[in-house]
Amino acid sequence: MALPKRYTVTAALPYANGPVHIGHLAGVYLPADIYTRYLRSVGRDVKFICGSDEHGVPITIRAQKEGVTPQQVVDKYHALIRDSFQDFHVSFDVYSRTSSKTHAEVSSGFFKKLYEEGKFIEQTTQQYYDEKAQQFLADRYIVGTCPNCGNENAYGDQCERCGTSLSPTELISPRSMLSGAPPVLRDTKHWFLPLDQYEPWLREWIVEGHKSDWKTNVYGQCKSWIDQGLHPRAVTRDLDWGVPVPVPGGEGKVLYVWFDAPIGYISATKEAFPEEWETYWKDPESKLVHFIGKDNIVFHCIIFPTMLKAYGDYILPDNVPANEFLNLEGDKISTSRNWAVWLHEYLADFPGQADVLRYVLCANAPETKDNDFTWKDFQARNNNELVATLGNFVNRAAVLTHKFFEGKVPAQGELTDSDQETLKQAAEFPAKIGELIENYRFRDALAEVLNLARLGNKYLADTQPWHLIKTDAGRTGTVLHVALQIAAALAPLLEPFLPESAHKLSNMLNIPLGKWDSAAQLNALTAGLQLQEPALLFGKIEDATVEAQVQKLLDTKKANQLANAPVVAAKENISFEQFQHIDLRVGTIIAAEKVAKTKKLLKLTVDTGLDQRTIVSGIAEYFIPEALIGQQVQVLLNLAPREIKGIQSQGMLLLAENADGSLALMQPGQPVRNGSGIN
Ligand code: B3M
Ligand code: ZN
Repeated sequence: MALPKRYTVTAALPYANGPVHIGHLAGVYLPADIYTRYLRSVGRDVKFICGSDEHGVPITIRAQKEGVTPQQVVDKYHALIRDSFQDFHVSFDVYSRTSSKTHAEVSSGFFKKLYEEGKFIEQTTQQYYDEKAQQFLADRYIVGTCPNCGNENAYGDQCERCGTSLSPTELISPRSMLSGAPPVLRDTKHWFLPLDQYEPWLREWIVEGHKSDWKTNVYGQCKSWIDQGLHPRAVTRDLDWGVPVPVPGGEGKVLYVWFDAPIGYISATKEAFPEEWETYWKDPESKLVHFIGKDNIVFHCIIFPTMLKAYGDYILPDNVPANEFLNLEGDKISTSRNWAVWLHEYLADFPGQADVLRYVLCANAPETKDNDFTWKDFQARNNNELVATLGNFVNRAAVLTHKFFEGKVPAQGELTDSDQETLKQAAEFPAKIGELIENYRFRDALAEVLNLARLGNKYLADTQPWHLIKTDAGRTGTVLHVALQIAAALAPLLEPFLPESAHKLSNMLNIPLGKWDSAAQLNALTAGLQLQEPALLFGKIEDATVEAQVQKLLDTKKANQLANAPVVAAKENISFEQFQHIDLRVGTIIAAEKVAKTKKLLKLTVDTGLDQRTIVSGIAEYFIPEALIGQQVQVLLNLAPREIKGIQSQGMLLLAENADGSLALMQPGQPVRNGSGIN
C-alpha cells in the first residue's frame, strides 16, 4: 500500500475543568505523542493537533462549584493543562482552545452550512427544566439512576459506571444538579443530526470497511451502537456557555459541546496553519488518526464522521485507536474523589523525571483492557527495566570506554561471527519497532526497545571487555566499538518514548540524535570520537519515595471516607431555659501535661477569666501538650467537678469529633477576652 502523503493526528481535547492525570497521559496523549514523534523521525509529514475543550456543562458545573465564571475556569485549567503537556514533552504542533475566535467562526460556519443545506431536522421536544433555577437541564445538569446498571449518579448523557450513553429522559428518578429538585418537562426546539439516515453508510464504512484494521474494542462498540439502531441526535443545547446557534430561532441556545469540540481539531489546524490546513483535512491522501479514550468512541467513530460526511469535502478518520482505562491502585481514577496522580503534582515530587512516568505508563498502557497503575510497579519498572537494563547497558559501554580508551570511540577491528550476529540482530530493531508503532502497539514497541538494550547487555556479558582488556586491548576496542554503536542506535528508537533520555544519550555519545532509519546502520559513531563524561540516564527509586506516594493516596482515601461518613442523628430538643443553664466561656490554656500512666489524658490549666482551673481532657492522642499552651478554647464551666485518675477536673473543653474519632479544638475565630460568654 502506498504511504499516505501526510498525517493529521489528533488527541482528544481535554475538558478545561480540571488538571490532567496519568489516565489521560496513558490513554491518549502518550500514544499519540509516540506515534507522531515516530512519524517525524521517519520523515513523514505530520501535524499533531490538540487543544482545550472549553465548552459544555462540565465547564459550567465546575464554575458553579468553584464560585467563579466559566471563563475563569477555562483560563485557569487551560494554562495548567497546556503546561503539564509541555512538561511531559507531548509534542503538539498546536495546542489551541475552543474559546478561540477562529473556533467560533469555524464551528459556527460548519453548523450554518449544514443548516442551510437542510442536513438537520428541527424538532420541538420535551426537555427537563428546573423550575427553581429557571433553566433547562442539559446533559450533566441532570442526574438519576442508570436504567442499565442501577448507578444512582448517572448523568443525563452518559453513565460513567457502565459507559452507556443515555438521554436524560431515560434516567430513573431524575433530579436537577442545580437545585436537587425533580425536574419538569417543557417544550424546547432543537436541531438534530439525523444519524439514522446515515446508518447504511456507517454500516458500510465501519462494519464492513474497518472490521480488520480497527481495534476490537473500538470496532465492537461501534458495531453494537449501529446494531441497536441510530436515532436523530440533538446538536444544540439550552445553555448560555458555548458557541451561539447562528440561525433564526437559535437565540439563547448554543452548539452542543460534542458538536463543536471535534470541529476544534479543524479550527486549531486552521489557526496554526492558515495556508495549508485544508490539505490536512480535505486531501484524500492525508491520513487522519484520532487518539482518544474509550468513553469517546461513539463521538469520534460515528457522530463526528457523520458530521464530516454531511458537510462533504472532508476526509474521514483512517483509524481511531482508542484505549481502555487506567485505574490507580485498584480503583477507578476519579477527579471528584481526587483519586488520581496529577501530572503537575508528579513533576513536583519527581522533578526532571517525566520520562520515568512516560515509560511506566507506556509499558503498562491500557491498550486492550483496563490496567492498573501501582506505585510498586512504578518503582519496579524504573529500577529493573530503566536502571538495571537500559541505563546499565549504556552506562557500562560508556564507562568502560572512558576507563580503557580515554573516552574515545575505539577502532573496530575484525568482527567475529558473534559480533556480526549481534549487529545483524540489532539492525532489525528499527523496522520491527516501527511496524509495531504503525499498528498502534506501543507497549510491544517499547518492549522491543528494551530488548535491544538486553541484546547489548548480553553482548557485554558474553564478551566481558572488563576481563578482555588484560589480555587483548585490540579486541576489547572492537567489543566496545560494537557496544557503543548499539547504544547510539538506541537513541533515535528511544526518542518517541523517552525524548529527554534519548537526547541525554546522544549528548553523552557526542552525536546528534539520529533519524529512525539511521539506527539500522549501526555506524553513527566514528573511531576516535571523544565521548562526553558518562552520566546516569536513570536513578534508582527508593522504597521511602514510593511509600510516601502510597501514603498520599491513603490520606485521600481517608479524607473521602470522612467526607462521606454519615452524620450522627439529631438529639431531642431542649428548651431555651435549659440552654440558659449552660455556662460556656472562652478561656486560654496556660499549662498542659500528660497524665502519668494514661494514654489519652492531658491535665490542662485553663485561665477562664474568673480563675485558673484544672481540666482533665481525653485528647492526648491528638495534641502535643506544648502546642496547646496559649490556645484559646471553649470551656463548659459549670459541669460538676469530677475526679479523673486522682485529679479534680473542673469543667470540660469543647471539641469537634471527626468520623474517625480524631478531635479538633473549638476555638473562637479571633482572639477574645478570657471569660467572655458564649451564647
Ligand atoms: N472533552 C471529553 C473528554 O475529555 C471531551 C473530548 C473532546 S474530543 C473532541 O473525555
Ligand atoms: Zn450504568
